[in-house]
Amino acid sequence: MSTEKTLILVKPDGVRRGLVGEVISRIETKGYAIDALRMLQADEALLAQHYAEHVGKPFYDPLVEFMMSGPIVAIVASGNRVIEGFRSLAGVTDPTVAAPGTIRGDLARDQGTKVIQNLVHGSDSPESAAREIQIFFPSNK
Ligand code: IDP
Ligand code: MG
Repeated sequence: MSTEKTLILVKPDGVRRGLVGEVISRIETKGYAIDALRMLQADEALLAQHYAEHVGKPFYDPLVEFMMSGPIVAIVASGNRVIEGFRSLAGVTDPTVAAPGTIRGDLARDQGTKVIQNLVHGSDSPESAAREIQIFFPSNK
């Protein structure tokens, strides 16, 4: 069985706040490998693909606007059960209730905005990971 991979994003709030290194450090100190990494400015077409499951939801437009508000960092990390493992490192979606010790629980809070700003994205299943890695790293198989 080949090692599992996941797609992680440091969102614009994380880049603005200088937390790229902190996020990478948590991935690496947990023991996962960084396989690929790039900084980019997302556009609407890319985000419509990435967030396809959320198109039409009330927070979709604010989400896209937020995700285009500055550069993001896309990371492919690997290791056994890394999909579940990074979701655990990230904490739940709402940073107010994300557990202390997690990225969102330690480093983010409610900003009173229409979209929840929570520093990171992590794929939620092997199918999502394969799809999302292809979006951000089209040459990676
Ligand atoms: P996840 O990032 O924890 O997997 P998803 O449900 O996939 O959460 O939502 C994608 C992103 O959309 C979240 O990380 C957050 O930034 C934003 N979001 C999700 N649900 C809400 C909501 O109910 N209100 C505002 N923003 C939301
Ligand atoms: Mg999600």
